[in-house]
Amino acid sequence: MTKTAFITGATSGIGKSTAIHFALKGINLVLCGRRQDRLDALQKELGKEVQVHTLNFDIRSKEAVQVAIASLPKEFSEIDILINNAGNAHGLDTIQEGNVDDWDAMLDINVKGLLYVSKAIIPQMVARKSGHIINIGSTAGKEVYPKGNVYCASKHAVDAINQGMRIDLNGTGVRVGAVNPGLVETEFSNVRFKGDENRADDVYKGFQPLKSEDIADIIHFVVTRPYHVNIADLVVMPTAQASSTIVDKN
Ligand code: NDP
Ligand code: 8X3
Repeated sequence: MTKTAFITGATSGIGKSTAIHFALKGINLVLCGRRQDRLDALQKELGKEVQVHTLNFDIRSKEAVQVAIASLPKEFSEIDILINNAGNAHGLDTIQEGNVDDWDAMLDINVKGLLYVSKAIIPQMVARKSGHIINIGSTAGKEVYPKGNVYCASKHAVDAINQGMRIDLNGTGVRVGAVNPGLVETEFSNVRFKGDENRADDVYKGFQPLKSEDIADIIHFVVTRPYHVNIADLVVMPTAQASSTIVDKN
């Protein structure tokens, strides 16, 4: 039976690559983000392969999340796969120099936004005794690096929420797991450095970072395991990376 995946942060990077990968594998899509032009372009392109519905909302607003998900047409309302992916780092500063608006953004988007979407979708999965939730964490959720303070805190929270979801949903038929990437070259660093492209490019210089397609391929692998198999927590780094601070750059 054709499945439906709901992907947050589908307009760029890991979410967009996952949308493309899923479409090529015949999975219907609900694609979310704030940039309507990008959502329209994806709908046009991927609509040739599968059924695609787009939702434009800011994940920070619980009202907007509820209204958007309640508006889903019947044919998209039964979500089989939820990819909790929307998120970013904002800034890279010591705790004493950090910007509180950046802190708000990271906690509101990466943590509370993920919770709002999950809250709106999990009940129908439980009612149908079926569903698969993939939370996109990070190596930043497994360790803390200099100036990463609040971003790392937000991803440690995703790690805890992933574990909590799996515990609470045990026995309901809903599978829960996290995919935690290391350095992936996307718009992530452009957002972190507020459009400073040179600074963003420098992050990925001198080694081969992961591509968003690598993560999409892994996510697809995770969601296509037999029902008795749940990949609970997966960490993936570029070969050149050993930890957040140890990267073999030439
Ligand atoms: P991108 O910047 O390329 O993509 C981020 C996505 O999140 C965009 O589609 C953006 O859509 C969406 N988003 C951001 N803010 C909001 C918001 N307020 N409301 C709704 N959607 C929002 O980054 P990545 O693809 O790299 O990041 C995706 C996830 O992967 C994040 O959770 C990130 O923390 C995680 N990650 C990234 C790594 C990396 O090295 N790149 C490594 C480990 C984890 P729009 O702007 O249209 O709203
Ligand atoms: C993104 C990876 O190391 O830039 O989560 O925090 S890192």
